Amino acid sequence: MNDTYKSGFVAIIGRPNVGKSTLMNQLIGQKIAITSSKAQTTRNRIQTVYTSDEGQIVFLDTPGINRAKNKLGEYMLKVAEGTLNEVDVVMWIVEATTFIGAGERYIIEQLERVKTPIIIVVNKIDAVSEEEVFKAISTYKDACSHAEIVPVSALKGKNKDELIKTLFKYLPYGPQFYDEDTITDQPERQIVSELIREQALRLLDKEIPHGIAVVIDSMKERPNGRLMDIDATIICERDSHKGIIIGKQGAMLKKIGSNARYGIEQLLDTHVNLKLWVKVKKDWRDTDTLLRNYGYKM
Ligand code: GDP
Ligand code: K
Ligand code: MG
Repeated sequence: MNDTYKSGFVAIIGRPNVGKSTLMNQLIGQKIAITSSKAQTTRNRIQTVYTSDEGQIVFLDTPGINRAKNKLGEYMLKVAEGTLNEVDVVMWIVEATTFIGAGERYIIEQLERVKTPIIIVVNKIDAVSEEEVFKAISTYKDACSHAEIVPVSALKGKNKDELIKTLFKYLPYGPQFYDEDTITDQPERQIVSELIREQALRLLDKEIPHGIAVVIDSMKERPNGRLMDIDATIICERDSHKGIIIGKQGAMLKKIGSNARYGIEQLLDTHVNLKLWVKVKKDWRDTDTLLRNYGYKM
């Protein structure tokens, strides 16, 4: 380490589905945040760490900023807003369009209230023409003149180096906070539960997923060190949901389990024996105690 080393915290914000988690995974080079085409996939703040000779960037993947509809929504909003003032840089991810809707206006309002430098990342440039990218950039320049703008494709990794360079430009000189092997401070259990929830989100109809949580009941390595036994419970809100999650002769639950197992095995680098259960807890999203039990710090 030398006196030109930089380090700091970067909040990733943006509407659901703009590609925040995909971008973070791309920057880190590993899958930590789960991604799906459904909104509210990311509930908790996830810290990931990028380390190079130049410095270290700690990314906070925040839940999407949108108006709260219930206790869980309120909690997510609080986490997202609190983050903006704590960090060195705010990275706002938007899609490469010229449409600035109420959601974007709401975020611009939030950003005007903080002094933190802002980088607007115009994502998904692989999905539109060059001209549309150009138009999107000038739209955002007009709407948020104090921000720096970087177009990228999180999916294809396009302009990733440019983005890292821009981030370092705004980071202060500082020490290396984490060991260079560290890529996340997420407890393993939480990532495992998120990987299971990700598959449930992908496979189930859209009415159910927001009403589910996944709890890891136990995670034990066999003495030979080559197999991990994991027991987990999917919590849902209704008896009818339980039936759907289990599926005909357990087919849906089996599918969720086998898809999730693949990702967990990659993460833990071991074979996994995953057992899933389903439990009904009515209105868990509106009860503080239940939310706490499922890992959402209030
Ligand atoms: P988040 O809700 O903001 O975290 O968004 P996700 O990272 O979960 O991504 C939402 C959807 O957009 C997923 O289907 C991604 O594959 C897709 N996506 C993300 N980045 C890109 C991109 O650069 N190009 C394209 N074409 N799709 C993307
Ligand atoms: K998403
Ligand atoms: Mg996400």
